[in-house]
Amino acid sequence: GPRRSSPQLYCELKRRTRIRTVDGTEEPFSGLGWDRLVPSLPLRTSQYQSCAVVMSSGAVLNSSLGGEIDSHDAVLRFNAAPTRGFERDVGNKTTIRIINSQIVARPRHQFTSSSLYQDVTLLVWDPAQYSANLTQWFQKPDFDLFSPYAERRRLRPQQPFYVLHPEFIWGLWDLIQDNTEDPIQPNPPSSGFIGTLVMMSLCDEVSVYEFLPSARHTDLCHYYERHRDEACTLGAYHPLMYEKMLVQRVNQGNQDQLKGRGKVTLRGFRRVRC
Ligand code: NCC
Repeated sequence: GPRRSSPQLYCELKRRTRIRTVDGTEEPFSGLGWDRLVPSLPLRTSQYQSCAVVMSSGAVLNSSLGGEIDSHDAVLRFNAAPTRGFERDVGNKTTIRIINSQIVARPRHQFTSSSLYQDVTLLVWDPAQYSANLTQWFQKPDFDLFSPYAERRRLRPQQPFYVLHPEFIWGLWDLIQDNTEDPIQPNPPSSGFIGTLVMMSLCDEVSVYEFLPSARHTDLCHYYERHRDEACTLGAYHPLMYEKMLVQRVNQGNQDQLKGRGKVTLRGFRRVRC
């Protein structure tokens, strides 16, 4: 697509990002009573002033950003990324956690018992095929998220827990493709990109940490594991490079903040006037 300037790109992102969760009104979910299973209150947009999005990147180690991260009104983290033992670098406040379907489906993540997934708002997603309808997705998800979701809703009805709608996920993919010269692979965007756009919808200002790599960049995949693979930062399955180039184009912060802190500053959609 054509290369848009930053203000135009902000308008495009704002116009095309409509958070959508499975609300139980569509088949097959309506037939399964999901309209009563999902939280009665939808996820509310524009509810925070300042927000932090903390990527799980190894480069956040030795950043000493914990205090700065926790000073935001809301903090978003991903998948199994812990805070315990890493407070100095990543803080300890978690408001929302975005998890992929592996977290709820794979026993090793201990979704039911782990404290990582309690006392926070949870958003889960699963990569349906681009053209699949909800019934096809329900029959063949990447990882079965549907039964653990239903079980958790019954067990903890007070916890705000939503399933992101595949149309929202693929709408973000379309957004990346339409603003990228190359044809990108038809795989869904990473949790990090999904979370960044979710927070632009929920917050007036968003600080994103270690998505665009700082001077600490490393092949260490996650700050909480020893595993090394530079594909974690550069992308393999997810169109991560293109996600990062798009975020770079809307960064309002300066190079010092990026190199020193791995920090990108984004305007929330409420503050974007088109
Ligand atoms: O690794 P993951 O993501 O949990 O990281 C969350 C987000 O942080 C950004 N990131 C991470 C590491 C790094 N070195 N640089 C980064 O920029 C990315 O934006 C990433 O999305 C996912 O997107 O859900 C992902 O999940 C893992 C894995 O499933 C979970 O951690 C649970 O164990 C995927 N890895 C595998 O499936 C092996 C990963 O591809 C994407």
